[in-house]
Amino acid sequence: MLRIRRFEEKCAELYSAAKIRGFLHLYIGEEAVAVGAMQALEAGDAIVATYREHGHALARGVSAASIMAEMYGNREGCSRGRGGSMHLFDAATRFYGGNAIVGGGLPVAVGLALADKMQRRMRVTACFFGEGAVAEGEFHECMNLAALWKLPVLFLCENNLYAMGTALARSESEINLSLKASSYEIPAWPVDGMDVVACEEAARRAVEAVRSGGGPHFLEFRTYRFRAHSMFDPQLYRTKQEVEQWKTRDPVVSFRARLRQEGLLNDEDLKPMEEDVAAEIAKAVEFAEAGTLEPVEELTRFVYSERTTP
Ligand SMILES: Cc1ncc(C[n+]2csc(CCOP(=O)(O)OP(=O)(O)O)c2C)c(N)n1
Ligand SMILES: [Mg+2]
Repeated sequence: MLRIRRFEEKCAELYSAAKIRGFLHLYIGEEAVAVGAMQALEAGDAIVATYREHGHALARGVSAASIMAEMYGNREGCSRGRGGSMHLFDAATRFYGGNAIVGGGLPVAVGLALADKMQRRMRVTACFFGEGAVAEGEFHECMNLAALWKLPVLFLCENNLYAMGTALARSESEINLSLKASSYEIPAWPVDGMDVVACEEAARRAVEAVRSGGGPHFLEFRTYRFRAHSMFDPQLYRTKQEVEQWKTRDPVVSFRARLRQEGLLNDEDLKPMEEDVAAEIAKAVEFAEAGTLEPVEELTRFVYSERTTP
């Protein structure tokens, strides 16, 4: 969680310095969800995420350097600089992105899970998405088909209460999201998304059920983003007090306090942790700074698949 927090703080700084351009959606405040859930997954499982996915990529094991290079638009980036912040992708860790389309990852995840089921592979596809996606038609299509075909997919809904500036209760008649999944016969329950241990426990339980043939499961993580939706957002839709209130439950601070309290961590342990993270990020920035852009001649490469000549 500390790695993700510090990495994104650096990204915000680099964005202000116009080193990173385009869109940038920070995950700060929500780290417990990706970190907790990722502990329950195995190397062979697949991950699908949204445009707020730096934390998921880092927690999955995509290197900080290749993510930073991607942010810079460099060809050394995990998507060759063609994706940027919203489209991190890494075949080696089965990280299927990053997706700028709200709800766009859901059919990808259901398709991956369908392939696994048809080929009788015991793999799980974990699909992270924001609560804003429940307003999309494809959310309902995906819930229906996943349940109907009993697909090995885990839906991980990150309910941070807002979709850009729209509060959930302003756009949905039913704000109990587990109930929406349950209506498709998908087992679903809410989880404290600010508590990394609760997130891991819930994910383990759900992943085990999915892996053992129990069909799709749905977790609603109740969480909060501390920063703006993206770098352009005056945040007129929420009060400063509300943000401050949620910050008292900061997942990094509260987990650190818990570890201290239980005698598992002291200040001497923390210092090298901070130093390691700082060194890793400094190296990632150095790597990105030294990066190169793809040549113009390659602009249309990958638009169509490359066939070998017969
Ligand atoms: C299909 C589609 N409609 C609208 C948008 C514009 N848009 C970008 S982010 C966003 C809000 C999504 O909120 P949520 O799913 O709750 O995710 P969060 O940003 O809170 O993590 C919207 C409406 C989009 N990217 N895709
Ligand atoms: Mg949201």
